[in-house]
Amino acid sequence: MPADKAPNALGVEQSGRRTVNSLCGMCAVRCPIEVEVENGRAVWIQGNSKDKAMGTSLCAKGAAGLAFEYDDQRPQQPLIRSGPRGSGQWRRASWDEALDYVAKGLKEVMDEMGGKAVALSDRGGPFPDLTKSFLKALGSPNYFNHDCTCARNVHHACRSVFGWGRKGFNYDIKNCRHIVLIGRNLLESLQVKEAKEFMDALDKGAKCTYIDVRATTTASKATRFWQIPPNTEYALNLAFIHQVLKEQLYDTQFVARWVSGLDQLRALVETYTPQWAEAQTGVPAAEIIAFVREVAADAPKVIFHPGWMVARHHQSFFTSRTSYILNVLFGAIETPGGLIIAKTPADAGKKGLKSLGAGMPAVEAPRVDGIGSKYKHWDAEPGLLHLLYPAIETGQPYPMGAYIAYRHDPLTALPDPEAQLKIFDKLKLLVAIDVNYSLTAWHADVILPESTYLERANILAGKNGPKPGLIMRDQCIAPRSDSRPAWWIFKELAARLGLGQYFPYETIEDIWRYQLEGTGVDIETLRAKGSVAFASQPIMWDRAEGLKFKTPSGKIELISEMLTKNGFESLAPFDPPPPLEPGQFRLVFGRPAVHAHGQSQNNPLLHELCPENSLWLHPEPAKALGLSDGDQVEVSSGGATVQGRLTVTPWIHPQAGFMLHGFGQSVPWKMRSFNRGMADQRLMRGLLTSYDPVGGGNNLTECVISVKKAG
Ligand SMILES: Nc1nc2c(c(=O)[nH]1)N[C@H]1C(S)=C(S)[C@@H](COP(=O)(O)OP(=O)(O)OC[C@H]3O[C@@H](n4cnc5c(=O)[nH]c(N)nc54)[C@H](O)[C@@H]3O)O[C@H]1N2
Ligand SMILES: Nc1nc2c(c(=O)[nH]1)N[C@H]1C(S)=C(S)[C@@H](COP(=O)(O)OP(=O)(O)OC[C@H]3O[C@@H](n4cnc5c(=O)[nH]c(N)nc54)[C@H](O)[C@@H]3O)O[C@H]1N2
Ligand code: SF4
Ligand SMILES: [Mo]
Repeated sequence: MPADKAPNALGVEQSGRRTVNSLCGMCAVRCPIEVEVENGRAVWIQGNSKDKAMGTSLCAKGAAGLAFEYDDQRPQQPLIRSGPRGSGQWRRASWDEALDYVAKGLKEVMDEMGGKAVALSDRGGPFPDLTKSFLKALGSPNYFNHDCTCARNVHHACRSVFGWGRKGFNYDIKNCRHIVLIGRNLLESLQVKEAKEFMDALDKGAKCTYIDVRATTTASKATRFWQIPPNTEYALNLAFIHQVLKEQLYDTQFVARWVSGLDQLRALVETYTPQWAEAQTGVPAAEIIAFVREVAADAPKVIFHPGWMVARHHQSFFTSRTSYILNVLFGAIETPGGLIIAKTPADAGKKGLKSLGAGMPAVEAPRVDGIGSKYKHWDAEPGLLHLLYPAIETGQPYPMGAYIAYRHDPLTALPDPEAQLKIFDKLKLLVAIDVNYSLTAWHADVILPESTYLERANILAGKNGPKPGLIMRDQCIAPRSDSRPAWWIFKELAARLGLGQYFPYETIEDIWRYQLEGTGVDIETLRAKGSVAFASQPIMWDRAEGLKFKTPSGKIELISEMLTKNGFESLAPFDPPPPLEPGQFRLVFGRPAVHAHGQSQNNPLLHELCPENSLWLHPEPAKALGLSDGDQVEVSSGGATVQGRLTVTPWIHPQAGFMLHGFGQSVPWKMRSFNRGMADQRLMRGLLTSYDPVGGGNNLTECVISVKKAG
């Protein structure tokens, strides 16, 4: 069918008022929502009231969904570049033209280098079956997600202890009595349900110990706040474990039944006393001891949050790993108020969704990042995107020719955009599929505008948890501009590459029906609530005999067989961060409650709430540098310089300089956010290829900055 004639309108009546159950798309959390639609226009969004934990709540970003939808500073139709990459010269194209252009580029690359020379990265989440299946049809193993700059260290830490990744647990915050957060800013870097449960737990008397290099909103709600030097939190975890073992405060029964490696753990932490940790972190030894005893009194209803992003340095894998170990020692596994193992449809006796790629031939080629072949200690599924760059640059282990960034902005999300751009020069084809003019889109050959989350439906997704189930993003309104849903874009590209047989669908319902085969669930049931649960009660396994861990030994491995086999330590000695020169700071970043990464700064409402970032410094070093609150400053690192405003506050450790991520945007068509504030990723020179050798994540917090008054 000619692309421009494709049915993209809604198959339902456009007049009158109706409510659609769907999923928010203003960040990657995807809270369940209800959208009120009146005469074809979305007029109100709220949390899905049928979901008890969610209620009608939304965060500020979710509530700014209408402002996003009805803003025109976003791509309105496909664009093909008409000047050099990044020059900002574009010509408008029809969908037929743009898809033909992309398919021709892909075909040339595939003819010359094979299907494996096509890479795609997306923002992960519950829908990657579409993108993975698209690559599978092409014969490429090179699917990546964003996670090398997000939670990969946590994920790999979890695998090394339990055999499954970080999503294999849910945190039962609402029943928890003591929540320990290390750099997990739960009330600003938020998920609505989790933040609400956290506040409810505090209301019911739960304690929270919050550990960060700066005070956040979460710190303001905590019972205890420790402001520690950057990249030292692993030292605290080692001392906690030391004290737990020394005072025999652990759950001896649980540990004896399920855990291996306790003796080695004991030997490693022997010298890591609270006094030693005080010297590393400034937290008084007596407070550490009191804290450990307090937590023990509340065990097993305690959670040591292993972090989401966590501080990102070459030992942060071990921070997360030791947080998981502390949960294990306190017996907080598969118990109310602790970490609950996420159950799958199979655990509920049901069949999960059928993969779109089920009927496609398996991909033979090894991954270009070496994961699964050269690197066996990492999860091969999404790979590590930072390892794609050296492959593009060197052509080793094989050449790469095309890269599709779908719902992902690597030039903002990975360090050192200048280095990335030089490497992108080697690509024959760079495509961005986005709803915004991301920085990557701006430098791409083609921008394909996806319909927004309100204008499209997605493939269905599974959601594992105490009650495993399915979730649906349904289309609420017809697209306002010449955009298309992703399922249609990938299907049309496949068809142009002669692979149409793998995507034999005309509508999203065709896809849904295929996915739902054998699940016992139908589309209408899903539509009625926006989700379906496969169990009426939380499924809990018997902690005495019924636990099943996926490690090689079937036990919780304090010393990981998999890591040992691959030549890595399971518990490394603490390696203190290298000393700083006077006037230097470790760059620390994070997010505000009102923005999502680099994608929302141009939103009319959110821009008004938070138009730019500033650099936070502690009063002592600021004074030594002759700097005052409100000054314009130059922040430099490795030859890169950004300019912005200074905030002087005691609520940051003197060794750290903090800024919100996502600002300092350089795409001129985003007129509100253009040139406002500072881009932290630009300062991360040289960090594109610096990563934790065990966890695999980029060492984003190993950037050292210097600061002076702007000239
Ligand atoms: N320096 C620094 N780097 C970081 C971070 C940091 O704090 N500092 N944070 C890290 C973290 S935790 C993460 S998760 C990553 C996030 O990095 P990314 O995943 O790149 O960021 P997002 O803003 O989530 O979205 C990526 C792109 O998806 C687009 N998008 C949004 N909705 C849609 C949609 O419905 N369809 C399509 N096609 N596109 C859409 C957005 O416009 C944006 O361009 O960044 C990481 N990198
Ligand atoms: N509003 C909003 N919410 C979001 C997102 C968003 O973009 N916007 N993104 C979502 C995503 S993808 C993610 S990954 C999560 C991230 O969730 P978090 O990991 O909680 O978020 P961050 O804001 O990156 O970092 C939290 C804190 O870590 C601190 N920190 C940095 N270095 C150190 C250190 O060395 N030691 C200690 N102890 N603390 C340190 C920072 O000061 C910051 O306050 O948020 C999610 N929720
Ligand atoms: S946290 Fe906010 S922006 Fe993110 S999905 Fe939920 S409501 Fe939407
Ligand atoms: Mo993230």
